[in-house]
Amino acid sequence: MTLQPKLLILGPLPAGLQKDLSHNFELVPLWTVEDRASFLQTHQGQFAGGVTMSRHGCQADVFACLRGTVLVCFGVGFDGIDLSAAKNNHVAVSTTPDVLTDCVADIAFALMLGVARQIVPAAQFVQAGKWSHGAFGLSTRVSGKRLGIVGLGRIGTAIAKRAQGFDMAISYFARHPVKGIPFAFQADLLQLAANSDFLVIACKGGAETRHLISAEVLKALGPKGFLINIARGSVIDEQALIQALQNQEIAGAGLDVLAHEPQVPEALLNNHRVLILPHVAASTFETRSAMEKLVIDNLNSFLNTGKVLTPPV
Ligand code: 8YV
Repeated sequence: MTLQPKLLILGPLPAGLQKDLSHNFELVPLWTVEDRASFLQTHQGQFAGGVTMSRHGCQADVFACLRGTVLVCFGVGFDGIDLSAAKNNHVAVSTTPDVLTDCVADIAFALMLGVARQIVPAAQFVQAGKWSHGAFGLSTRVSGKRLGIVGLGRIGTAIAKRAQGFDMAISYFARHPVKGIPFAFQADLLQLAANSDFLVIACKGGAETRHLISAEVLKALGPKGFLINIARGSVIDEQALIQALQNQEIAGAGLDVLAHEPQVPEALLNNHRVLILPHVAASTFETRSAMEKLVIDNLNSFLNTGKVLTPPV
């Protein structure tokens, strides 16, 4: 019997990916080992590579163990991956961009429509048998409104494209203006918020964007403005958001991600002006299987050519 090459697995993976990988590799789960530090030290040089998910990330101690190999990540977000440790240890890193863009952009609109049009409370109203006793209240229009997008990368651009179909006036905040697009660049985030009915967060997570959405930004968004987040919970100062909602300083929030998910602050529950999803923007059958395929393609590409197909950018 030939021994299969070993892959270090940083946390539980989707079942399909786990099964596919196990056809050709021996999978070694890092999260079940008792003494992580000595395990990583004694197993240095024994792995063909590592596999993680955005939510598990990858720290410097793992990169030292994986020196000279590859880390493939299921997910596009690399805020939890220590890229400088990867570089220092000559570990190639890949993520899964593009294949999840459309589904994430779709959910941004689901959240916008959901929270502004009160979709969940309206459905609950019907389910509770209240319709026959009277009409449901009014909600807020989405079409034709002003959309501010924070971060105009792949996902931000896909959101903007959808917004064109909703006849929205589209502005964006980014590090640099993007050339050749019909959307208005706004260099000042407070100005963007002040001029938006919907402020959608679509930027990277990590130290650079931590608490970018501050109490001041929420104040600027104002009592008729909705905040939508499909990026990372860390981008919003969650305490400031809770305060802003309690003080009616903003109209509502639609969130697919939270600062300490899966923990949900009590203050954000049971509030009809808040719609929270359990980080499902990319979780469709189609997108998940495309992500799984891209993880395996990246791994094979590295093993055959020494290069991954989709490094983090
Ligand atoms: C992933 C995500 O499904 O890709 C990302 O960065 O946040 C999600 O869309 C999830 O993170 C997989 O770990």
